[in-house]
Amino acid sequence: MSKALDGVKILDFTHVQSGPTCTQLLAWFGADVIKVERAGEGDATRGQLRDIPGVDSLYFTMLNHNKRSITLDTKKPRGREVLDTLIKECDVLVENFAPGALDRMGITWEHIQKINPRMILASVKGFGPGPYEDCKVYENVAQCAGGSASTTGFDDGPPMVTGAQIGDSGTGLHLATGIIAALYQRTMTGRGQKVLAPMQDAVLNLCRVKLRDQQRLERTHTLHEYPQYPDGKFGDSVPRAGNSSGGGQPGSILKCKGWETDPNAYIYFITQAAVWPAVCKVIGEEDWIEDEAYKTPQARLLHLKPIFDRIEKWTMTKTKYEAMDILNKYDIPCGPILSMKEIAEEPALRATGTIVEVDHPTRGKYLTVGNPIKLSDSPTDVTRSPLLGEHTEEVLTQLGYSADDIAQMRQERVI
Ligand code: CAO
Repeated sequence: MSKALDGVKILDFTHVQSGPTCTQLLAWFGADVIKVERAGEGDATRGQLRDIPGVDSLYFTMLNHNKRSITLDTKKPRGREVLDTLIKECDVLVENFAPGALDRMGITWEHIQKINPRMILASVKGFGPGPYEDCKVYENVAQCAGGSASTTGFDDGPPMVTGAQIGDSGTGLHLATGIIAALYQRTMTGRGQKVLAPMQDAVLNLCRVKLRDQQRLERTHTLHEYPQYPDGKFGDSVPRAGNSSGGGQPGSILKCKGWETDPNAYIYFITQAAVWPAVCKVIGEEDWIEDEAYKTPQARLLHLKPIFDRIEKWTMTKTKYEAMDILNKYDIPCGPILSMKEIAEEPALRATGTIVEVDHPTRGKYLTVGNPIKLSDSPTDVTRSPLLGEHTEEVLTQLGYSADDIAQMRQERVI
């Protein structure tokens, strides 16, 4: 079966996490992704967080499936010449170097346009234009600068970063969206363009509900859905809301049977207005259905703490799975807190290809997350990440270089 991005060639000049997330997704949609790595070293993540000496780390393998790898020293004249050939041949150049690095290599936007006006130049940077545009940025910096850390955690604790890599992988997804839009626009204009996804902006986009709440707070000086209401105090910026949903349907994380010994024996429970009578029945508080203090969503906002305390008394009598089974019968929205161990073993995620087992020549079998986006006419087959420079000869030959050229480049340590 054909793939959505068949025929699209990506010059993948990315490293670490944000850029590789983007190009891996494009590869899963069928693009030919050629990852250009520094000769001898490669992407720094090949050697980071290693669990097997001398073998590409899971950090690297899990972000670089379905790609080809070539090594190239782009600071040597011959390497620059090969890079120019790749720019002429490819549709998109994706990069996430520190600000200015590409220009310092001589790969300016003007240069790219001169040799391939159809090329799309897609970049991740930590910040967009402004006071921090020259800064190097990693995941947690983006979470802090994008509004996530100040709004995550508990009111009486410090700002918190989250385990979800919203700064890196989140920005990679934004960049991929921009690239696909630019490819589509190019079918009509015939021209490439620059695509920029700053990490701060991507995190802020994912935190937009908190900017919504900032403006509500400024207008009304309170947020009725937050745990600070009705007894606590609000300052002048959106506070951390713990595990409260903070949205239109109040929710919270509640203990389940076994919580004393199992750190994940919890359930997320949402008291959606439509199923409030069912919630009351399940927990044995039928009187609350008609009680004025609990009858309307507005009234309940004054009593969220005692309401969730009472629901938790019920959830603590059930395992998270038993609670799920009962609550689902009543369409009460809820979700178990699943550990990574439980997720890795979940048969449904294996069946859909979201958790995939991959075989690697030096690592052996390992688990990875497959393509979470399912296209009915463009299925994803996850193939292992390339070894460093595995496809150098293959790609250079396709680009028209002879065996002698390749041998000479190897001797000069260009590849
Ligand atoms: N041949 C020769 N040189 C190469 C090369 C190649 N194939 N590939 C890269 N280089 C060079 C670059 O030209 C650059 O050289 P100069 O500094 O002399 O211009 C150098 O390698 C290092 O690039 P870098 O500054 O991007 O790398 P770093 O490890 O110092 O910084 C990071 C890493 C992530 C902080 C920085 O790249 C960055 O801020 N990127 C943008 C934001 C981003 O994507 N962050 C998320 C990373 S994922 O957690």
